[in-house]
Amino acid sequence: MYLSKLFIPLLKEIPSEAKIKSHQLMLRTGMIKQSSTGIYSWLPLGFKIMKKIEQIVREEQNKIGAQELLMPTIQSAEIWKESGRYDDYGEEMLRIKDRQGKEMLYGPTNEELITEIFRASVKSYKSLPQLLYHIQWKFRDELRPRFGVMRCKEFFMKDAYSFDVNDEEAKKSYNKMFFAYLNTFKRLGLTAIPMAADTGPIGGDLSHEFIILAETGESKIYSDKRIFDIDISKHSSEEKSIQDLRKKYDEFYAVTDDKYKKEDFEKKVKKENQLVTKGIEVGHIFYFGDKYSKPLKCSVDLKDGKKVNVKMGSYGVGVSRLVAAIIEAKFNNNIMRWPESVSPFDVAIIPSLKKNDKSNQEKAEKICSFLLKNKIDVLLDDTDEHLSAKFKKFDLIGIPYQIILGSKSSDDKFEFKEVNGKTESLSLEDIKNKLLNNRS
Ligand code: P5A
Repeated sequence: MYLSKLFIPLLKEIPSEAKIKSHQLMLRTGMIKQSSTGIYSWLPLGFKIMKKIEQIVREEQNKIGAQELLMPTIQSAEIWKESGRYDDYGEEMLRIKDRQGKEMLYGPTNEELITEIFRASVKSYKSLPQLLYHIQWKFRDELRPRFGVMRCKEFFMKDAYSFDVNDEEAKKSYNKMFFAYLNTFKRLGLTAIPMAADTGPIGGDLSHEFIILAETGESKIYSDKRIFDIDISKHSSEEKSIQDLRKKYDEFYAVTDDKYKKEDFEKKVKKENQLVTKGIEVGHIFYFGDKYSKPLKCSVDLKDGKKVNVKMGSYGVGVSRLVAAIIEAKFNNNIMRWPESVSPFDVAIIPSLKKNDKSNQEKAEKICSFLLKNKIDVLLDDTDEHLSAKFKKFDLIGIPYQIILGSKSSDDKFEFKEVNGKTESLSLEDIKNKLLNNRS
């Protein structure tokens, strides 16, 4: 892709309405554009990154056996009346009427709708357990939308739902999802810590928020520092291994504001291990038993002929929020570096282009087609700006690797720079291998 062809409206100034660095960067690099308060269009650069995040979230859901479906954004009010949440949800819910006057709403979440789908088709315990998910836009008429896509009205969420025959089995599903979340955030280059949290309008008595540390985060957290040292790579997806991992996390105190109790914190965590800071909630999982299955009459027949309400949990990841959260974690000293897994391009080619000398341009084209042939996604800066201006631009775009065609590159060795890392002189073959190895 040529930079001159990419629809990427870069801004020179920091937009004054943006208070935190992720919002500033997203506007400056034309990742998003506000269309009205708390509602954004996703432009090509931002959309490409969000799609990569979505795909990683999807792969980790599939790995634990969850099945993808797609529910609509618009729901009927009826099922919400059945569950009793229609009135409880209050003004955050966007209520609409169709031309027949039928009450509808733009889904803020899907517990009711998935329960309705499930009760219509599953009748026997033999079909359980089930894990279903979708990745779909949600709407919440937030009282104070702010920080760009971090807290907005329309956002992209992965929401999964588990169905089990009893509490014990349901906790296994919960733990599986707990495991999938840790792996998902790790692949996104983030350290997200599960923290015991309040359940709010979703309900239930067991819940964890997955939090990444950031000064600009809206969640206040209290934790034992040592929880950050848990190594999830030592755990496999075997039931026993997942259970052990869950136990490890449970050993350490880690809670959000609403679960915090001073006496507990001081008793359970030695002073030198206490960490009180702020974080961004990138995921939230809940176990609520029969909170929805009971009023919505979603039951299955057991072996002995008795009926039981299915036990349910729900599990959310803020896919669009993650774009901003990654920036908060990775944008430092005015330089962005996207993790390889979600970077909009694998590598940038930045040639110094002179009017009367086409050699760098030809070199850049050759390198570009060689890398593309090897399935490496390249962005070639074909503008005639000075190299220093190009570097400034790329500091914001955040592609983690650059091939710089200037005084330090020859005909067969090229200046290869790892953003925030070392610079080497490499052959094209070495560059290719390095980039392909990073991917695996
Ligand atoms: C779990 C899945 C739920 O809605 N029902 C289905 C449950 N949980 S939640 O915590 O309310 O939301 C899940 C994740 O969505 C992101 N999120 C938001 N992102 C941007 N703007 C918002 N206004 C917003 N609200 C929630 C968060 O990442 C949250 O963890």
